[in-house]
Amino acid sequence: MTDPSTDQVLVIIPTYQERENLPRILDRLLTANPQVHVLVVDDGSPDGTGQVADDRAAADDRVHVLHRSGKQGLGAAYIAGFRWGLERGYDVLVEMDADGSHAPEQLPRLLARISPAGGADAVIGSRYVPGGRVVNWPRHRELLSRGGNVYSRLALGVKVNDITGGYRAYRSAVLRTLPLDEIESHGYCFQVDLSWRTIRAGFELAEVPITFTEREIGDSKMSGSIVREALWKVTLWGSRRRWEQLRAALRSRRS
Ligand SMILES: Nc1nc2c(ncn2[C@@H]2O[C@H](COP(=O)(O)OP(=O)(O)OP(=O)(O)O)[C@@H](O)[C@H]2O)c(=O)[nH]1
Ligand SMILES: [Mg+2]
Repeated sequence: MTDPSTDQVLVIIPTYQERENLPRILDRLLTANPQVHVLVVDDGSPDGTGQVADDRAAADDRVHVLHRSGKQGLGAAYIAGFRWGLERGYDVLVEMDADGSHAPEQLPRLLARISPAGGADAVIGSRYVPGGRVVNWPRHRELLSRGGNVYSRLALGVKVNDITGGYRAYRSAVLRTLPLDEIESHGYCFQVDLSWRTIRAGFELAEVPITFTEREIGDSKMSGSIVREALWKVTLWGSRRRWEQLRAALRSRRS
């Protein structure tokens, strides 16, 4: 693999109603990381975010845009973005929010961890490892996030501290291996789903500390249904895992 800190990195930014945030995040990203390419995946935002993205793409060869017909969820937007990047041969695919929560200036940390020298197959920019921080998040949001992470860790038996975190980088080999067609999760659950599949497929999923900052402009798309989806699916996957463990234990007793 070529060195992802200098070559063939695609940063995927899903957008819905981010007209004001998009130019800022693109400026920050391409100033701090001039070598990367960007794919904005816009779900037909009524506020004209897609047009803002098109204007940038016309002026800068590094910026690309994928337009989708309507709001189909964060997970579906990323899957479409991964496919686009894999078809074009990028080595590393990065997930980054448009709202400024994921600092583009910290991207080199993630890339260093999955460089050939860094060793991991995928990396999460983590709020909950030593050195990680959350800035300006309301207390109830942090509690929900921390609680969701503890629950997921226990249910799935994985040692990931920020399994719901959405600032990530994947080696293309990971995404080529995973059955992207089968992934239907939205919101936070999409991040847990992808982590769980990455680990179960035998890849190393690492974490590096990041500073996560609450969005200053625009509205969050978080909703009760996103939380409920994560809760029931993690519970289902955790129960299946325990059932598989039980069956394996019974089989080895019999033999
Ligand atoms: N294309 C697309 N992008 C989306 C969709 N839902 C959210 N996004 C984008 O995904 C990113 C994360 O969404 P946020 O609303 O910030 O949600 P969040 O970060 O999970 O929640 P907060 O912590 O409250 O900000 C942002 O760039 C959104 O514009 C969607 O249905 N389609
Ligand atoms: Mg956000």
